Amino acid sequence: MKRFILFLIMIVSNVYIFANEAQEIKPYGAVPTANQLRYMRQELDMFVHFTVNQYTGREWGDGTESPSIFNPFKLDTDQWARVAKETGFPRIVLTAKHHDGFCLWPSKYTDHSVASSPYKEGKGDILREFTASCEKYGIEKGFYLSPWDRNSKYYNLGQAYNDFYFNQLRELVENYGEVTEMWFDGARGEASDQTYEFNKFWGFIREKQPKAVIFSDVGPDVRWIGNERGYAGETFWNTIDSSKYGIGDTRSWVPAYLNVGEAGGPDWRVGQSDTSIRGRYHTKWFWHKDDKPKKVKDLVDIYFGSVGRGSVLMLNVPPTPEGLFDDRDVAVLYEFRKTIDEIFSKNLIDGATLSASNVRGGSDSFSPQKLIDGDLDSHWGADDALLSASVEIKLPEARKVNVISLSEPIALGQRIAKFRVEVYRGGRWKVIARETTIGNKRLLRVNTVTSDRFRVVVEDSLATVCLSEIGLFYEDGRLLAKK
Ligand code: FUL
Repeated sequence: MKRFILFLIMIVSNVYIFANEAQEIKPYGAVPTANQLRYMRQELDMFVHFTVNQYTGREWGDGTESPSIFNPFKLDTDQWARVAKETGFPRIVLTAKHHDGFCLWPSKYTDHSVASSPYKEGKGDILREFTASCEKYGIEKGFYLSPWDRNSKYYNLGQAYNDFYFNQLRELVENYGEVTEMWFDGARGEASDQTYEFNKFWGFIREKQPKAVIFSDVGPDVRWIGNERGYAGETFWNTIDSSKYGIGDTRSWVPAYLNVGEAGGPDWRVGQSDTSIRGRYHTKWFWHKDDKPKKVKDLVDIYFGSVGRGSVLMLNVPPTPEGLFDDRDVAVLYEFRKTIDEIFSKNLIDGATLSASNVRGGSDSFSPQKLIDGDLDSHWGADDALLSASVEIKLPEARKVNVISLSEPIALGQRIAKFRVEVYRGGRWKVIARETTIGNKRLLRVNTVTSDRFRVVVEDSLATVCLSEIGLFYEDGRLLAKK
């Protein structure tokens, strides 16, 4: 009898568990690959632009520069890697070759390289030193190999140039260990008939460097954000239709299209917001004597405008002609890191109780409590029939808040199209922010409010509502006056 009762209890409880085990939320539309997901979650990337331009003061060399001017006699790639590591940049992408065609490594396919320069009497290989430093400091690396080469005698000769370029690409991809990003620039300057065999280049990278994401205006993994100021659109979709435009496309609507993406577009292309620490008003990719670094508060604003809109921030730090990061740039970078850490070190949502207007199947697996478990994959979700739903945050006591962070479980696609945040005060809900997309991360700055009750209302979603994390923060207002 005892056994029978136990058996019954088991059956009843299993039926109960089954009934409460709601189905997983189905992915919606285009979804990121494992490499894209990993890349987005890194949030930051560092660019290093270095070539003969450091010695001529130009931004675009024309290929006639003599390699004899290139002599970074204090080159210290350890310093680059250490600064990147200590300021929270997990990778550096170095210009192995910019438009001037000068190669930072002794390429077998041209003399226009470090091998013809006074640097280490022509015995140097900057990519080799850079690789060793990245390994030493545990950061990843990537290369920029400009398709537009203003020095090469093959440029404009069609196939001959593609073969030359492919040989150089092979040197980068095969001789310097693991590469996790390859950067294909779209600039081509004056009119030219040269076309590039991108599909061949990308196929080769896929085969030899399976962890690398490939950047160009169209992807295939990461796309340009449409400006060089480091800002994604206030509405920002990772999804886009990459068949609508090309690399280096100069049609006037293209930058705005790249900046925003397309809701429900067929291709997942991570948006990379690139800019330089140099040039307060016009982005300067190379180091010039009279330029100053951006201010910390400008960089923090850029961070909110890029990472905080769901894209990745690619920040360029150009070495001096001696081969070192400029002390002034380094100081700004450390201050930037300190500021970001200060803002986000204390999540004021700690200890909150969350409730939702709807919980998928009434199941604990989709409970709003998942929004504060620090896991970007676990999520609160609503039933399939609903394209709007809300979640309420009850804090243990009233707290002062002026920064809000939200994340979608983007492994399932990007879906939220409209939302608002409210605060409960004086017996009613008051709207403090009204926005569109969320994506990987959405950071909002609001006027400081003090309350123990907040609410996030998803007003419109392309598919079943789900969110993965919410954070509430406070910064003292010195740096982040609301924009
Ligand atoms: C552009 C180039 O023309 C600039 O010199 C720089 O390299 C930037 C990142 O991309 O298209």
